[in-house]
This record gives sequence, structure tokens and C-alpha cells, in this order.
Amino acid sequence: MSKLITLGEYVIHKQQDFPHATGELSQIFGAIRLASKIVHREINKAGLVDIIGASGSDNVQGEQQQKLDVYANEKFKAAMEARGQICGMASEEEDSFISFNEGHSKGSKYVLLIDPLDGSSNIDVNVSVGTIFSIYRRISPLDGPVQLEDFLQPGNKQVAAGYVIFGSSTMLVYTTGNGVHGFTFDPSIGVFYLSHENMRTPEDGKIYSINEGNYIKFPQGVKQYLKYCQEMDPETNRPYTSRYIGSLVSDFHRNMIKGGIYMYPSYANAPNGKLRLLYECNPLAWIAEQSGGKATDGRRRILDIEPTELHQRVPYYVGSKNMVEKAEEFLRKCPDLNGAS
Ligand code: P6P
Repeated sequence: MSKLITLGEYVIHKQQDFPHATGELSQIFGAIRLASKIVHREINKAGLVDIIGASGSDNVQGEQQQKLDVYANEKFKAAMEARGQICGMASEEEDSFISFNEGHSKGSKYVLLIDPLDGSSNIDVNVSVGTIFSIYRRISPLDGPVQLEDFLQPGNKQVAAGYVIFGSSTMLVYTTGNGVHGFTFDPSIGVFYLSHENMRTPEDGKIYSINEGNYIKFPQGVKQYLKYCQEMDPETNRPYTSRYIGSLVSDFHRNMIKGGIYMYPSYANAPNGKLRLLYECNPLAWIAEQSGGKATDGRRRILDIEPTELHQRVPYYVGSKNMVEKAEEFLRKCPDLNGAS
């Protein structure tokens, strides 16, 4: 029987997990909770009202924004600005960071990085999507303007990270460095209940997630690893199963629960892969590590990569520790000529 405790109560109860926080981080979680409930409502009625379809505007990546991308971004922005604990926000949907550093937000000490609705191209086909967020303490002087340096911090400096998965049920999963905890949304009363305390990623698994449509472009090491996954070997549970939803949060969440590896390698026309370091790879990498998993770019620990640009991309290998390490072994054995991993 899981404890009947809501996310809000749990965050307050675990206040000691938020180092040096004087209730501000729990207020930030309140904003994330509220915006997530609003996005949940819109996603669940998206098929009923004319909210689906491209909004016509493109985001910084040149990807056509779905209306719900824009909607979700606006809701998280509004919720954060209203509370005054966040002095700035960087989003996949915004070219540069947004400063809230005036009025009641002036001098607040946290910044938020977010992908408000990852995998949104799946919305039209009714497949799960997700929000991914990351929170840092700002490093620029509290009495000055928010700076780009506040956002370009390595993942090992995060104070909180999490995701919301809008799937068969809506769940919020987070870490503040003391384990990973999952909460399931009950829309009938509008609360997130603690449902998965201290989540653990199995050390091993038999699921691999990768877009094999790009096979011809993959580095040799990835091709060798896929061959390894597909060989017959009952000893090591092979051949593995291929599962690729096209929604990072969904593949990540399933692999965390069942064991598995998600890979988005780099290749010739995507020299740094596709996924963004700051608001996709870092938050999920911290959650992976906090639950016993691993996350690298094929060589380096994701959380130690020093960012240079807000929207920079990195190759991504994340999930069960032994699977990530096996993939890295193949990458080392077959270093790609153009350094892709
Ligand atoms: P591809 C969605 O656009 C996303 O960022 C992830 O959620 C997903 O895993 C990946 O890209 C899918 O990319 O190139 O395989 O379609």
C-alpha cells in the first residue's frame, strides 16, 4: 500500500533534501505542478478541439512548433513568473533565455531550463509526450541581471531535475540528489500522489531504443553494438528487444522501470546527435544516475560536460549501467573516423 501523500506534501516533508532552500524550491515545484496539470488537461482534450496542428511558427531548432508546444511553454513561463522564486528561464521554444529578474522575482536565486513538450510531433497520433526540466542556483550576483552563465552550468550543478510524462497516466518524476521519486496524477481531484518512491534503474536490461532508420549513418561502434544486441545468446538474455517510441521521456521512463538503453548517436550530418544537453540530456542523466543508471555521450559523463551554448546538442547513451558500458566498449573498439560517437 503506497503512502497516501501528495507531491506538495512530499516536497515539504523532504525539505531537508533541498540544500539551503528556504521553501523557494518547494514553491518552484508548486509552479511545475500547476503548469503540468494545465498541460495535462489540454493534451487530453487536444483531439477534441482544434488545438492540434502546426502553429505556423518555428522554434530555434527550425522545427515546426505544434500549438501545444507553444501553449505548454507559455503556461510554464507564466507559472514561474507568478511565483517570484525563478529569476530566469531557458526553453527549447525560446531563442534565448528570459529574465524574470524584476519586481517580486528580483534577486531570486534559481533558474529553470525546460523542454516544455518533448516529442510533441507525437501529439497528432496520440502517443505519449513529456516535459523535462532542470533547476540551478544562479551564479551571477543576486543584485545584478541574469546572465547566460547562469544557464551554461554543467549538469553536476543541478539542484533539482525531473520530467512529466503525459502517457496512459500522467506522472511527475524528480530528483534533488536524494533518490528518484515518482508521482501519479489523479485528474478527478487534481493531485499527484506518491506512487514510485526511490525508483531504481535495473543494472541490466534487454530493451534497446534507437531509430534504426538511421542505421546506415551510425558510427561503426553503434552498428557493432546493435549486432551484439541482436545475436542469439541465452546467457546474456540476447537477442534484446527493440522499443523506440520517438518520445524520449517515454523511452527513458520505460527503460528506467524495466531496464534498457536509449541511444541517440552522432553521425555525419548530425555531428553532435539531436538531443539538447541542457534541458533534455542533463536532467534525465541526473535522474538516471540517482536511480543507479548511467548517462554518457559515448565517452564522457553527461553531467560533467561544460556547456558552451544554450541549445547545444550531444550524442546520448542513457539507461541501465551495464548496457551503457557495453555500448561504450563497442564505441571504444571502433572509434569513428570523424569522431562521431
Ligand atoms: P528521431 C523528439 O523530437 C525527440 O527530441 C525525442 O523525444 C525522441 O526520442 C527523438 O527526438 C526522436 O528523433 O530522429 O528518431 O525522429
